[in-house]
Amino acid sequence: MKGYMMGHAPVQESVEQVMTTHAGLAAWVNEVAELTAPQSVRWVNGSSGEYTELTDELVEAGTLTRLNPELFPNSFAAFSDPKDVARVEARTFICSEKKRDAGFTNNWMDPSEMKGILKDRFAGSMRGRTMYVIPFVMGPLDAEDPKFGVEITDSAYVVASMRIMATIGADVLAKIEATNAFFVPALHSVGAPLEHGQEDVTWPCSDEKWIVHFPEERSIFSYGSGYGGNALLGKKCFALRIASVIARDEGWLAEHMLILKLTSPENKSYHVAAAFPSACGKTNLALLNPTIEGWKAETLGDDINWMRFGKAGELRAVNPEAGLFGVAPGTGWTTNPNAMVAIAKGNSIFTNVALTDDGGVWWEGMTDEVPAHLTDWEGNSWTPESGRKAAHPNSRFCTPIDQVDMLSPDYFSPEGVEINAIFFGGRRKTTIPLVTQSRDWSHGVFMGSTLSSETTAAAAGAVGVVRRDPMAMLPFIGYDAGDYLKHWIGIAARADQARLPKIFLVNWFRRTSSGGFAWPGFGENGRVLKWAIERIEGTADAVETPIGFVPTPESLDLSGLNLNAADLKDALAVVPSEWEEELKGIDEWYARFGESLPMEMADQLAALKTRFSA
Ligand code: GTP
Ligand code: SPV
Ligand code: MN
Repeated sequence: MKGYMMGHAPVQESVEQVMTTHAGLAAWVNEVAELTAPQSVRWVNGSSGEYTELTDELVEAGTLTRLNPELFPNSFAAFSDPKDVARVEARTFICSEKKRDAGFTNNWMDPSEMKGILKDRFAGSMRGRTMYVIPFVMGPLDAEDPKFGVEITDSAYVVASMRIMATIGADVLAKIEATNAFFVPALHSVGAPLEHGQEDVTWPCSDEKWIVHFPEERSIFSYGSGYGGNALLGKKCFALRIASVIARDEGWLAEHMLILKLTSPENKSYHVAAAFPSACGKTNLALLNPTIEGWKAETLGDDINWMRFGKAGELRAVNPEAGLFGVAPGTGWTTNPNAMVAIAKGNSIFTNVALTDDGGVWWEGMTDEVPAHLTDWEGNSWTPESGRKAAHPNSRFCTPIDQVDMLSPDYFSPEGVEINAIFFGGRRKTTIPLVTQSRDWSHGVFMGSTLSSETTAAAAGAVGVVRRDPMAMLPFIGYDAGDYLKHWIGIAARADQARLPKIFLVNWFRRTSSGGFAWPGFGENGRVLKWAIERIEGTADAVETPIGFVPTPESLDLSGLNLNAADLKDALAVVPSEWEEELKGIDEWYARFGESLPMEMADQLAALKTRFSA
């Protein structure tokens, strides 16, 4: 162990202390402490006192800025290194034993080669820092088969954020111990060891980043980044990449989906799930404030959905997360009042937003009126004339989900809720109508498999480029994408056919010829959900087009909406010349699957082409 330490490195205080009766956990923690050589080890108990202590330390260190408690009680703002602002997909790896099992959508490296690289990077990587051990559970702790993880991190910001996003601490550890449970080991380091006397920076990170998953071993290693899905390892790394592999093996689905309950004026309730790529509207739809008379919306989740079969062959959804990690820009009192109310209750951590002069936060789209002066996310003085954004486009609010007033009580139920409809959606300026109902399950899986969207600031790289994003899971499928589609196809055979969710494709982002959005979006999206529910009930009209069933203009409830007829026509149009291009794009996309493309999907594509040429 001492071999990893420099002669003058700070003394290790308490590395050897064993704080658990779980032999596997104790061994892993000791092994990591030996490798990473932290100054001390701290077991996180999840208490509010501990949270206060950690956030006080982070304020002292300059990582967090305490917000004005009269505006945002118990809330903080963090500002990251400008080179560490989003998920890094190019540095994300699925290291399955066989390359084939990672598929063409993932970066892959031989597991033992990768282990060698990681060992080098993590060696001494926590020098001068505290190593935190965070026992956590994704989903209810009282679930029949709770999914445990333990994140080891050298970032107190990660600990504070994990406390909002997951159930963490002493109760979780007690249950792991009492049941001698399996846990996903998730090791995180910002990759910025401190030598003796070296002054820390407010957002330590490394230029070299590694976000690595070993699916067979069900383990996670993350090095070099402190941001979001790169560092809060319960979220994308566990609840999607590793969980999708567990779900394949156990016969369920781990998906990048919101979960929403809708109740009609007749008091009939439905649950819908929707998969949209990052920064394409999940949090907004999850917190829907319906504009149509008599309809009520309650949320269960805004990003991740674990769907398992109930005893009657119905698909039941659980949100494994405890918080919202929402895109700040565009979240405002007019677009998303439910989010704003939740945020205003406090207990939140904001990252890369702008600060107002009275100690509050601001971002583009929060209020119609733009403040005359701000401190932007990079710490510079900002005025509306500055000609740059005050908040980073991927700035986030991190808020406990139980602060959402419209949270459904069923959120807390380990059994989850029965899903009646699944929506796939993307951000497309052209081609994809406002809403299309699939012909059947297999056609719906085809819609999901060919889902496409213009890229956003949620991941590092170019923004606005159309890319295929199957089920909005492109960066999150933990195994071969063709096998993933086969798994989706196979779900139908295991379900009660009458209770199989209906599948729809939506696009809130289509543009008119003059460049504006063809559909007003946000609260008005409830009208589209209402149409979908009426389709399930068999009461709404539709036109059968080659791509599926599209609403007739009269079948959408547009009461009280001032929408120009030409815009609606644009929003619903199926334009053959656009689809000619689209089919070429799908051909290219499917070619990339090679042998792995399920026959059912090739058949769906052929049938679509036939319908267009008929
Ligand atoms: P991740 O957290 O990255 O997975 O994103 P998300 O899918 O939850 O996206 P979110 O709801 O945060 O929305 C991202 C951006 O899209 C925000 O700037 C929203 O304001 C904008 N947006 C959401 N819904 C709509 C809509 O219906 N119409 C339009 N025009 N914009 C929308
Ligand atoms: C996403 O990018 O889909 C997010 C944000 O929800 S992060 O947690 O950073 O992955
Ligand atoms: Mn997301």
